Order: sequence, then structure tokens, then C-alpha cells
Amino acid sequence: MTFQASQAAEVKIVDAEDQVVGTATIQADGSFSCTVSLALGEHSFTATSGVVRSDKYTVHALPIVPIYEDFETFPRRDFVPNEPVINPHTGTSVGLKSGAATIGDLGDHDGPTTYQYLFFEYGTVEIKPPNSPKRVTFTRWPHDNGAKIRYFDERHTLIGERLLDEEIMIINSDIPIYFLELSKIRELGKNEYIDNFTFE
Ligand SMILES: [Ca+2]
Repeated sequence: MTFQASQAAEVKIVDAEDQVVGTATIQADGSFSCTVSLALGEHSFTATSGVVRSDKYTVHALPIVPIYEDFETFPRRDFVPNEPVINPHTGTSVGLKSGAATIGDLGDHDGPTTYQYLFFEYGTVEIKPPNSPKRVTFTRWPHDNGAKIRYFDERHTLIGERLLDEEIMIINSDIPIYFLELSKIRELGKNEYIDNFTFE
């Protein structure tokens, strides 16, 4: 969005209903930028400075692109506490806060999963999606309800938690999920085989 506003220091950005949605400081070359949050669909904006008003600009908000993490491209390793690993192909971060977890493969274990998966023995694992999703799905095995998953916003405030009690887990949140924490709640619970995340 550009606008001749060199006579003023600041512009207001207004939406189609004339509501001010942001202000921006004008740079020496007359340019400015302003970030506004959008619901999906078409939005139009104008910039005003004093009595001067720009042409109308129309933008479309884009949906969040789903990201799949099936661990097939994840670097294979045993996790070490407080040394999170980021998958360079998907941007997903997995870190161990305590306990033991591995990126395992079917050469070692049987299970209804694709070749590599997150093998979680005990403690707490933090999973950080790259796109702050509002919907997270994943698969797990076996059907032993010895673990829970908690999910947090960008201020690290707890949004919600639930038991791992379904083969296909679905988490829906009104607030973007910044990270998730997988924790064992029973020491004698079986190991968890976690796979096939979709972050959207
Ligand atoms: Ca997999």
C-alpha cells in the first residue's frame, strides 16, 4: 500500500466500515507499512492523513497452509533434554523437557505407523508446529491411556489438555497453538508411538 503523505508524519488505515484498524509512521521517502489481522475473505482498506484519502486497496486473507509431519524426514536420534531438534524440511521442532524419547523406525519396532515415528517412553516432550495451527491431528499407538497432551498459546498460557485416548487424536482450538506438551501420567503406561501430525 503506497500513498502520497509526505506532508504528515502518520497515516491511519481504515477498513470498509471506516473503522481505524491501524496507524503507521511515514518514512522519509513517503512510504509506510502496517500489519492488520484479517479473517478469511476479501477486505478493503484506505489510508488517510488529515483530509487526504488514498485509493482503495483490496486484499484477501490467506488460509493457514496445512503442514504435515510424519517424521520421515526428521533427523533420527535419541532426544537430549533441553536440546530441541528442528526438522529442516517441515520446520517442526521437537524437544525433550525430561524423560526419554526417540525418532524411532520400524526396523526396531512393530506398529501401525509409517516408517519413522516419535517414540515416547516417559517424561515430557514439547512439539512446536511451524505455523501456529488451530487444528492439530495425529495418530498414536497403542490404546493404552497413560499419557496426556497439553497445548499452549504464544504467551505460554495453557489453552487446554486431553488424555491420549483415541487412535486418531484431533485437537481444535479457537486460539492459535504455539506448542504442545506430551506427558506421561502413569509410569507403568506403555510407550507411545506418535505419528502423522497435521498442523492447520
Ligand atoms: Ca511416520
